[in-house]
Amino acid sequence: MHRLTRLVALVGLGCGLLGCEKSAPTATGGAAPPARQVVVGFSQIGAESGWRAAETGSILAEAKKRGVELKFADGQGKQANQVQAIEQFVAQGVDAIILAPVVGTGWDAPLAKAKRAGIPVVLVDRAVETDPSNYATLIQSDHVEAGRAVARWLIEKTGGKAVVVQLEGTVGSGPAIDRKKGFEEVIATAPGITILRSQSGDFKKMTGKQVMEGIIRAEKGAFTAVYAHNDDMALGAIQALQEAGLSPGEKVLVMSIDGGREAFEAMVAGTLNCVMECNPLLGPPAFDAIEAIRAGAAVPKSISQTDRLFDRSEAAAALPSRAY
Ligand code: GYE
Repeated sequence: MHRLTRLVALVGLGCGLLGCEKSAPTATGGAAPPARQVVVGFSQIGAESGWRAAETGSILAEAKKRGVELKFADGQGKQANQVQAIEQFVAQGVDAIILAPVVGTGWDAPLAKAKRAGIPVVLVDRAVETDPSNYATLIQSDHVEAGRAVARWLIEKTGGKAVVVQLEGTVGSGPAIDRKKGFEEVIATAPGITILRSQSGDFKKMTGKQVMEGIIRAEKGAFTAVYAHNDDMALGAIQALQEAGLSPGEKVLVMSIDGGREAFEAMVAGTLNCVMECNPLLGPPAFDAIEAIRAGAAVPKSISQTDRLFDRSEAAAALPSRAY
């Protein structure tokens, strides 16, 4: 093998499937120019929850594994920062953008800008209201179905009698809207269940705890169940309930969505009653999609993750094999 040819072959191996542009042989039959590394911009919401940290870790690890250069932008929970990051990625001419959008509206202009520049956008974990041609695909769990599953569990567990406090996620975010919608749709079929209070805890542990403290003060012990839109708020609420002597898991049923290790530990400890999982390990499917788009293959507009609900009776057996 020619020394140069061998070098190109080695670079090709090192880059993996997605990591480098495929180098076409030159017209003269000589060696191709060195391949260029694929660059992907990732606009993340921030670090509001354990789930979010797991997703960030998965995307960073997968980029590394595939030899992709990842430009990471932390939006610190603000849409304006995310819009700015997308504009920067477009200006830099990245090959693709991964966007976890904090809220569901207000993305038309930056997404259209990426589209005009021919840069595919892969949405992860939250939907946006926009012309579907503005993005390539959306990879997420079925958040409406998650809300329904928790409601079905509650009806079955209580024989259809409960007074519920709902801790909602970030106002205007897709999962908060969907998890509320699915839950309330099924609860509406159970006349013996009422939703006493429904308030946002912004998907954060501390905020969830503070909101729960306020509700305990206002309502005393006038509720029998807490439905939190994510683990972090459930864990915060559990602390507030414990401090108020309201024995979470026993006197007050606690239900959440995400299914991180901490939630499984709380189920084993008896303070959390059930959890609907939501897989945050979106690095592999996100880069699979980018790879397919770059290869010119058809990619579905929506890629759904399959999740299941765990009752606390299953928690101890499931805990060792939880991947996040
Ligand atoms: O459930 C929550 C996080 O968008 C699905 O965001 C995600 C949600 C997740 O902060 O913990």
